[in-house]
Amino acid sequence: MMQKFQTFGPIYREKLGMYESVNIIDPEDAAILFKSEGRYPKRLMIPSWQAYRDFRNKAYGVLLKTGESWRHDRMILNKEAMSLKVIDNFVPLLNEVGEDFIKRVHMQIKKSGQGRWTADLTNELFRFALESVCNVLYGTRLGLLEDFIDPEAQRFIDAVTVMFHTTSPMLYLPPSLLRRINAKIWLDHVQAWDIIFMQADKCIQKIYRDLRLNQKSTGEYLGILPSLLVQDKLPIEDIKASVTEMMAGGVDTTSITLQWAMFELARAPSIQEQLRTEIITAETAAQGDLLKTLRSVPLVKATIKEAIRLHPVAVSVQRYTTQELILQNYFIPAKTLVQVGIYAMGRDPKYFVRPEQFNPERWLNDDPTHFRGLGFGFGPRQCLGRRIAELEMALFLIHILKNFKIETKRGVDIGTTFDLILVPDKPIYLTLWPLDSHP
Ligand code: HCD
Repeated sequence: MMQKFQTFGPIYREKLGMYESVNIIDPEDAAILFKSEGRYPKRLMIPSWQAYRDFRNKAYGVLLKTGESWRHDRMILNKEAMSLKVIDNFVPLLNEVGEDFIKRVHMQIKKSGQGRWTADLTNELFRFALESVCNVLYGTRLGLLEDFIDPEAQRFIDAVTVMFHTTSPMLYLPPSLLRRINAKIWLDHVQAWDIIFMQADKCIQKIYRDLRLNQKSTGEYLGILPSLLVQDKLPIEDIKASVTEMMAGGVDTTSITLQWAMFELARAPSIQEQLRTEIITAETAAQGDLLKTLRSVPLVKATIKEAIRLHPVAVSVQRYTTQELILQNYFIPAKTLVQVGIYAMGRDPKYFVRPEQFNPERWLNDDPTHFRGLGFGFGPRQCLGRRIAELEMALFLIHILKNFKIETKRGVDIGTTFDLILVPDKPIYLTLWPLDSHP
């Protein structure tokens, strides 16, 4: 996309397999597109995800639903996963997982006997992310940061990776064809989803049973699923479908973003120092009130935004237009697929000064950053896990920076590859030094 925007300018048309789309890069155009979106914003559908559910006779969750049925479920789920009223409840749940991750790093450092720990953190972070999202969804710990890891949970993590990996080659082929010829890629895809649904179902059933046994309500926050079950506003099949999507969607996404964030910070020791100062100051002022601390760490939040600018999870955000639009003097008919190339936007000097530079502070200045932070999408169809992800990542960074200095080998270039989501093209090795003993 970057090359094509270079060649054709800020808007071009493209046909890829069965998709015809208009691709845009300018934040102003993105603003027009999103402001014109109707009651039922529609994004590009992933055919194999739908095909799996049709094939296995499973309900769609909000990720795949459209129209009034999407809107109905989404409104209910927003209250449980996005509303200001409820997200404070996530903080203690995510914080304990963050603290356990730190304990685990200290243990690894001790085990190494070298006073530091150097590793590719991919797997550790996958477990951290699954442990985090499950604690918010179910209010239960899986124990993925302990020495013995439940092989079932590990299977779930691997299945999500396989599911993403097998999706991209099928993006441009009709699933019905792949199914008919029993293509290996389709079979692998089905198997991955089977594992995902089976594991999620086990977690959900357990909560369902426990909740019926203990009808007493203590007023204590128990997690998203218990809250949905108690309310009884959604049929159980719809709850299951959306909770499964959130559980699967919360593993690779946040863990890879955190990996990128730590990589960028490793190459910017002065930003690490700035962040530490901000965190310590905020904590002192908040006197142990974590919610208060989180409200006074703008640079931590900007660091996450900046990591997502350079390394978004999704290459584009897409919408089908509901009405005619004019962008860059081009006429776009209704029902056209429009893609905002957010990866390309994040790296274009037209929209970000010195885009190659990792500079969280750019988000703090009052220069117009309108419609430039689209990593979670926009509006009512934006990422449902956004608030969970943001809190999970902020708490993680706070704990890591307070406890360790992050380093990486100089001069190692890490690129990005497309695996449906964007991922590093080689392992990222990071070194963590305990702060008090680092020279
Ligand atoms: C992939 O050309 C590239 O949060 C395609 C367009 C496209 C459409 C939808 C995007 C997808 C891309 C990337 C992964 C996304 C997905 C929508 C939701 C999904 C961004 C950009 C994700 C990772 C949640 C996945 C949940 C699932 C595991 C149940």
